[in-house]
Amino acid sequence: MDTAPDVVVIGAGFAGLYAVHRLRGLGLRVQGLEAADGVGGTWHHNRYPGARCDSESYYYCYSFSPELEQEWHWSERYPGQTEILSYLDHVADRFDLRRDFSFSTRVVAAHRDEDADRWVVETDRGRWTCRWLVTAVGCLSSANVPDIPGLESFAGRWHHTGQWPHEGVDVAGRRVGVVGTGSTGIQAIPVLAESAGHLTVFQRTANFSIPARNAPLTSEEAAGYKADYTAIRELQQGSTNGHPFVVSDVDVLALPDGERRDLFERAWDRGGLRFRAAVRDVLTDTEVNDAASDFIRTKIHETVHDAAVAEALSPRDHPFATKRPPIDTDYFATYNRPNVSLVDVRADPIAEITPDGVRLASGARHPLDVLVFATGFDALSGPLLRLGLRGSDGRSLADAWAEGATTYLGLGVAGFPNLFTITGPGSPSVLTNMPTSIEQHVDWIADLLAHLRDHDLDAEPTREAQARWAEHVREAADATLLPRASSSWYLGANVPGKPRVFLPYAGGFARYREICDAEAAAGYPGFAPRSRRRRASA
Ligand code: N01
Repeated sequence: MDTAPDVVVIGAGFAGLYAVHRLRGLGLRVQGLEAADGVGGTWHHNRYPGARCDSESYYYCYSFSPELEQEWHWSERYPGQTEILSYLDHVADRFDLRRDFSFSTRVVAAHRDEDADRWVVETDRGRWTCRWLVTAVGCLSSANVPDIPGLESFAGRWHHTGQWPHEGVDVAGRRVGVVGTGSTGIQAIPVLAESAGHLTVFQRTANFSIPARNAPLTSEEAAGYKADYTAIRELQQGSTNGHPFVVSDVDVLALPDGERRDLFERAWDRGGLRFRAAVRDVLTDTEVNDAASDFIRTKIHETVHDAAVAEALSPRDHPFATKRPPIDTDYFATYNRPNVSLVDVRADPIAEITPDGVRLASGARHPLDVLVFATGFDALSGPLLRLGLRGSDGRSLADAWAEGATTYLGLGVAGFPNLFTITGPGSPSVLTNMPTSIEQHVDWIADLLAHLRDHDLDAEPTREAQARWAEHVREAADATLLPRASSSWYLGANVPGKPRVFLPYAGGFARYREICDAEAAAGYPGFAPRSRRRRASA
């Protein structure tokens, strides 16, 4: 097969669907490629028990269509995996997006043909060429399964949460082990505990978690959000992280002890990511963060009956929210169940997987029927690296990123002309509400492609612009407490051998948007648009 779209978009999640819609609207011929057999991206693959979004449903959705906003009905404060997938299926149908996608089509490599001034995209179902290549492969789509000796010998079933079987996994009455206590493990553990015969949680790092306070959305609440969408979207656009919350202006350190405790209690009752919005400066002021961290540790001790287990669950090695803060439903209380035990694998690491379970370094054995890896992802750079991209002069992306992933604005990479990356490393992406960032990135890329088409130009980031942006991304992270979580996936520290570079842009969504707008208004100098014809004759 050799067809010639103007643009190939890789991925059919939130980003790929909107990119196809938006770019098609410019009159471009667009071809979407998706490895899975349907739309959904993250929400197609993450079907583990308890999978649910941490952003609230009324704003974890597209804003580009007011009609869509009004006609879709969310049933709960936080949407579950099946509901988000239904939403994305609805979007695909409503905007007739499937006709431009080839599903069950995995990109295995892509390279620049400089003579033809095109990208050549190789898949397991044929080859496409295109003038522009747009990646919409997500930030958390490359599963990180730890390399533990003996895994292949395990006689039970094991699964990574991000590759959960569509037919589900029967854990009823079984001995289940979960490795990992990040956002995913913290969502899955309470649900698995309800049906497992025994659940053993292998914890390496204790985590701060805030109660989600999920509940059905009442018809009054839903109608209120629908009536308020203009104001909600404005709040998101002016925010640090794409959530429509007004951040408190109260200085918690100035409050007497009782009032401070009341403020934290009210924030705890509000639940979810609103907790952070109630505590000003929590990511920039160590004393404020200490106060919030102490409060959460107190809550863990109040909830968990066994004091030793409560202490083992209390984070002491990183400030609150410097690792992505999970939100939960009954996570800490789950450790009061008689069928749940906690194993500290920092103190006694997993030595090997045996046919019948897990053996720790001390020799202790935990027999298991099912082993669940909630061990996260090779974040941000991983999904791009596995596309096998080669830019000008045949240089691979892996080679270009040998010292760490750098981009310009998270949207393009020097040496890779006419490649555009939605939520790439260096974008605010995972530090924000993803649909908000995705729409901004796609709109910005669409404007750039229209400019390139109208003026017959090519574009790629200059090395100077990319180096400046890398420095700014580092400074933005250093202005916060985020780098203090030295084992965080934000830094790439969760994947052995991955260079340590702070990957997302921590300077805030609104600031990022202004920087992007200024770049566009100035004629995209950081992308150095150049004439296609002059280039061909040169
Ligand atoms: O992954 P993680 P996640 N032995 O990397 C542990 C998003 N998300 O899938 O901290 C033992 O955060 C690891 O331990 P440590 C969200 O952005 C969103 O939970 O490295 N343990 C950690 O406890 C989130 O942040 C939603 O010491 C090992 C855990 O595994 C991101 O996805 C819902 C280990 C991994 O935690 C990733 O979350 C869920 C080993 N060899 C997730 N290797 C929404 O609501 C790793 N660990 C949208």
